[in-house]
Amino acid sequence: MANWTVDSAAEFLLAAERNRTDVEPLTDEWIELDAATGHLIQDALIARKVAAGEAVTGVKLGLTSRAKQERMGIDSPLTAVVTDAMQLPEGTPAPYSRLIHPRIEPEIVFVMARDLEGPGVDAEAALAAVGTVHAGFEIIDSRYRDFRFRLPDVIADNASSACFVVSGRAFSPAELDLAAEEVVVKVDGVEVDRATGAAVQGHPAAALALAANALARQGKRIPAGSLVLTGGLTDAVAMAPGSSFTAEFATLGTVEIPAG
Ligand code: OOG
Ligand code: MG
Repeated sequence: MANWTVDSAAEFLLAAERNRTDVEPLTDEWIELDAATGHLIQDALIARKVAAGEAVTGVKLGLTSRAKQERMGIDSPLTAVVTDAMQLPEGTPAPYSRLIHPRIEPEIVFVMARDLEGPGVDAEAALAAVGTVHAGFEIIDSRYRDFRFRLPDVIADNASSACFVVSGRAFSPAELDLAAEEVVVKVDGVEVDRATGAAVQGHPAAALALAANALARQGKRIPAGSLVLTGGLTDAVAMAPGSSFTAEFATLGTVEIPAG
């Protein structure tokens, strides 16, 4: 291995984000980097964002759907962190001047009414801790050139986090069939992809349970009030400033990123 440490890797990824320069994956040089150490790098990265004034507001899942796993060539879901600075007000264009090569993906978002702590959480118990359900649209922006990475790299890079929008329309989980909830993704009004909630682990609540159980292995829980982004339902779509993007959910409503 080159002289990588958890801290130097976190600084490296943070600099890539701040300078808007893509980099080669850590595992090109740090061959023995594993997922657990990837999480330590992610923690160090988030600690720096918090020290700079950001507040942690929740969790995001990555690679929970087959569409995403196949595209990225990684078949293991992962957890990452969202902060207040990542959330865009509804109706805001993408902040292209800060992004390297953004892609967008529709997600079902939970706001937790109660703490959720693994291990042993199942989908039913997970859903019982949910307060409200919302339509979401996540803009991802890997710091790695051409989105080329292995699992430990993408964990370290906080699952390619950039920003996201959450619809203000709130639904109670009891009034929804989330496995059947359909979303249509459109670019400039033209459909490019569609999926249902079943795409993420069979049910978004199963994805939430997976997050609680995975976080428990790091000694963490999901506190009440947290946002949980349950993972891209479709393959992510490349973004460009002249285009508008909509995710039209059958029941949860539409979220939009207008042309920038
Ligand atoms: C990893 C981020 C994955 C999701 O919802 O699957 C993610 C990537 O695709 O770059 O946010
Ligand atoms: Mg995502």
